[in-house]
Amino acid sequence: MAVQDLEKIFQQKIEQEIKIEPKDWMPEAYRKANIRQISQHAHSEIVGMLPEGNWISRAPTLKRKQILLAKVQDEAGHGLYLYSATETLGVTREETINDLHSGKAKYSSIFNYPTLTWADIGAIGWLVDGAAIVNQVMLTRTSYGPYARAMVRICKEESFHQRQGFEILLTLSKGSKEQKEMCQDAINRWWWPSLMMFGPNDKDSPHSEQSMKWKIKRKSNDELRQSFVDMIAEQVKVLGMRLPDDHLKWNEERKHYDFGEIDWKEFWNVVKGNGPCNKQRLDARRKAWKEGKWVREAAAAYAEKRKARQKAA
Ligand code: BYC
Repeated sequence: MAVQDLEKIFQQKIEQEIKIEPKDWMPEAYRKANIRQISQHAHSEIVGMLPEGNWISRAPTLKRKQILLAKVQDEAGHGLYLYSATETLGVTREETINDLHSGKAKYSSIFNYPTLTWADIGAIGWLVDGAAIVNQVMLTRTSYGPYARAMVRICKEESFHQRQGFEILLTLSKGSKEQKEMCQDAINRWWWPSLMMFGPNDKDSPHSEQSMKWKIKRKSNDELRQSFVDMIAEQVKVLGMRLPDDHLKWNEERKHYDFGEIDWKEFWNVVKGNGPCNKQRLDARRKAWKEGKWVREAAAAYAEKRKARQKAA
């Protein structure tokens, strides 16, 4: 079939909301755009384990420790689904991981901030997983089949994550003066970086237009950020805390909250590798890859042996 015909079929599928599957013909740029986004999403999941992992050994009770362990393990699972979805587009796991380690591929800016107190674990669950859900619910309708299906599973787990974070903060918000202060301090530090998770403003987002046309993205960065602000501005009232933004105010005409300007200089600085923990995060991932070599080799040898045994039988 001529390329023009293949393109026509592809476009019709996009218009008719038929998912694009790994063996379907797709434009090379669509394949690349998905590899970029899905692999970066996978990297965010596994790098995102690090700030929270920092508190597993210091969780205040055994129950909190169990919950946090389960949550961090969930993030590893999300990484696994997403790396597998990336592989269906014709790149290997090694290539994708190499791009993370070399700094070529990005991961979410949010994970380059430190977790200083236990309240940060609450703030990550509530705000970071909260922002992730707003973004990922939209991605359950993305046009690439394996990505959309991975998102359905991930969203179910993320909603539990968000509730556990909110519950940590709710407990602190009802505690001693020091606990209340710790809760407010964590919200102050995580609020603006959470807003940055949605990416640059639409006018400064080079990928948005094409990704929206291909229905990889179904809502723009600014639309999703606004939904998040509207949701959190209400939830913070239940905590009896405040968001660190003097411009946050309900706008009756727009039926949305107005909010202040994000510090884009800080955002790009972190994205470019100069945030407070970028080096630490990448070093930890490189070390884990190096030290996990024998595990990967053992797993591959075991799989080979099993295959040979099955063949012989
Ligand atoms: N951080 O044209 P744009 C989680 C980059 S993990 C860093 O708007 P796009 C969790 C962008 O990549 C959930 N970089 O791009 C895990 C692009 O650079 P490249 C993470 C960012 O793709 C553990 C350039 O800026 N969620 O929940 O149209 C524990 C221009 O941007 C960021 C996802 O990964 C950023 N914040 O839109 C707890 C969601 N923003 O690639 C929780 C999937 C932008 O040209 N990804 N950049 O070098 C997406 O939805 C989209 O890729 C984005 C950006 C909305 C993030």
